[in-house]
Amino acid sequence: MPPARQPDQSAPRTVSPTGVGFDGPKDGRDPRGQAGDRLTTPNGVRIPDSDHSLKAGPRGPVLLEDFHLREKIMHFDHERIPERVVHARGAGAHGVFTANGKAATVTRAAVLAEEGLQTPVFVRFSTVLGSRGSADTVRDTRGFATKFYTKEGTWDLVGNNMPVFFIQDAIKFPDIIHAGKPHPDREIPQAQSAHDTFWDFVTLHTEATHHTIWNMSDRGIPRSYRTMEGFGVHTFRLVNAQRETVLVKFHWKPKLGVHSLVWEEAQIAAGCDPDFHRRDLYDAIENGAFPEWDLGIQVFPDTPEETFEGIDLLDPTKIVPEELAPVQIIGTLVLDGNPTNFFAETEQVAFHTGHLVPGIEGTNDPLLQGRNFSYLDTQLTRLGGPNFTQIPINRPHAPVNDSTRDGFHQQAIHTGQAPYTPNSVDDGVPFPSDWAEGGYVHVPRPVAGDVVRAAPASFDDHFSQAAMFYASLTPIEQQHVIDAYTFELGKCYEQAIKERALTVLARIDADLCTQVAAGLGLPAPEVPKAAPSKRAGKAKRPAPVPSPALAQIRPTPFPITGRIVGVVAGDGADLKGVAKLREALEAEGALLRVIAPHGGRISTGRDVEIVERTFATARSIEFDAVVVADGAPQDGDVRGLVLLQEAFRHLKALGAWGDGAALLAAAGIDAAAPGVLVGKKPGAKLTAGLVAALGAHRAWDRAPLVAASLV
Ligand code: HDE
Repeated sequence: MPPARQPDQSAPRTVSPTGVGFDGPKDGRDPRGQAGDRLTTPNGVRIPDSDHSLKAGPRGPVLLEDFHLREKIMHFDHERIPERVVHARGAGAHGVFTANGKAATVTRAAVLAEEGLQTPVFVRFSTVLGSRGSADTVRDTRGFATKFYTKEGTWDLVGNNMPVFFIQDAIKFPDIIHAGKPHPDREIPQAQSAHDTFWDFVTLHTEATHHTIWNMSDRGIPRSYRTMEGFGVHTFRLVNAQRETVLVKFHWKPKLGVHSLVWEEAQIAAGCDPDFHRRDLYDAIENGAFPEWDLGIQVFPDTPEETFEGIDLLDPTKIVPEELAPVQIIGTLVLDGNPTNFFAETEQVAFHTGHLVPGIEGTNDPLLQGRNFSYLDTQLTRLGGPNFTQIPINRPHAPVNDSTRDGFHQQAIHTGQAPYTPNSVDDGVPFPSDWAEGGYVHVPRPVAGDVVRAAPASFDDHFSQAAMFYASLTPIEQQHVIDAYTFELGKCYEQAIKERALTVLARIDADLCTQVAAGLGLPAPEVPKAAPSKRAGKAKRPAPVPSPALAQIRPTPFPITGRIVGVVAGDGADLKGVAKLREALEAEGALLRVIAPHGGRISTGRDVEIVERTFATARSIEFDAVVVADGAPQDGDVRGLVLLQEAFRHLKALGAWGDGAALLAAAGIDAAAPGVLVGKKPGAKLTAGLVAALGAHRAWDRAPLVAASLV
């Protein structure tokens, strides 16, 4: 008799760490995870001793029949999987996205359109160039990839913290990455763009100019993943219920504002705390300071030209200034859960630009089209076969009935006899769905043209938006860009590459070029008058129109949630004052960490404080502000002085009460300098001053003083 028909080929039955789709054992445990309290072999056999191999006598040879030794070592030998070919270093978090309903007019995708709908997400942030173990704070672009587990299937928005890319066509991706990765002979430098091959490529291949200047700006060294913007980069097409389309660009706007490290901080962190960003994200979530972003879209009419105000929407080296097309907020992302297991979640998560849901489509951006091939392809090597959507973190939260079968690491025991359509054997199941039934039906679009290896003429403009970006920055941010180019090019050995880089800078901004040239000790080249490409003709370069939205430094105060204030104290310090300050800062969402010369506890009379950082473990980079308590040790410990001096140099708020001011003076810090707050008591005035200073991120008006001083 044939087996009973079971046409429902549901998703594989193992637990998802995201908790959805689980229909396994009722105790909530993954049958392939850890169960029971007894140490066993992978086959579930209890074992008496996992510390000694089976031997012929205590001094004798190890026996081949020791299956436990063999299994334990075999599994360990194969624990590593290939790291991502790019974006290897990352950190992830769970969260939820809530749509506000404003996108309902432009898309049918419930995840974006349905007011109040909450969709679970997993986000992975990353650097691009470094290996898995490289430092977080290197100068680089950051990945910002979001997996939305929507009820209509999985949607991945695989973006970056910069809105443009180095190349306009995916076929150049191996070139830019080979140029940026360590030199193939010595495999140095790690996770850096400050080397010859990177600058060789980006100065020969000038479509990289715009992305490169973003990397050289403060965006290349974020303060935290929580303070980065995110961008979908490409233009996408949204389709509404009436099958009308618009073109859009996606933006993530951090509620905390966009903030960066200063370069020296980034360098110190790379040595003192290479996990700076990973730690920050984990700690913030652990402390309940959940990072939040608004998701916004810039909306453009879907015209046959696919341009907006003359800007080619298919060119991923171009942005549309927010002043021309405002970012309209359509929902909010909150990250409120840390991964339980880094490997299972952050390492095994597999994003793909082709993971789309009805209502969201790609465009003909040639970079996006290449990515649609690459992301699936790379998972075959990295995750070992085609069944990676069955790995718990990648499992859709929508029912899956896909007729794919078998393959390496198959987790499902599929039932039924007809994994094909159409069929009659399984009663025709699974059935296709048309548009009305929620099927992903591509919007019909005409396609025509000669088969050519070519790009449109508009793609030849490599400099105008780099110039716009530079012109949009505040003078302090511009200085950082000058410093970054001077540093990076100063690390190159080849004179010809430095000279070529200066010719590129000359096309962005004459002053930028002159200053970098001076730093390199080279003559500044002439600024070319005409556009560089034949197809662009002899058109004069118009003066860039700044886009103020591109500047990070703004007069508006930002929330201080999760910001950290270090308080230098010790035995005998005013610990009542410390407790009072902690309470006041925590009320604003900030955190206080007690720093003292030794670990354990410090006490003053009956007051006791737990020491959270010692002079041996604290470094200024961890703190957004440093305050010296009345009664803190004044013994001239150089580590305490360096802590204060670095914070001063990095334009952080500094404060002191009582005789704490003497320690600031011993560090050579002028109490009258901007962002230095000195009072008699840790009262409302000091707290309000600190909150305001943290909200401004840094005491920017201290910059000229720092530039002129030796502290
Ligand atoms: Fe990626 N990229 N990329 N990329 N990318 C990968 O996919 C690729 C590009 C981005 O946290 C890889 O699963 C090509 C732009 C992020 O897991 C790989 C091209 C943008 C991540 C790949 C690009 C990105 C990746 C490596 C040129 C911003 C990390 C591992 C056409 C919009 C995702 C993997 C994570 C990862 C290919 C360009 C963002 C090899 C061919 C533009 C955030 O498939």
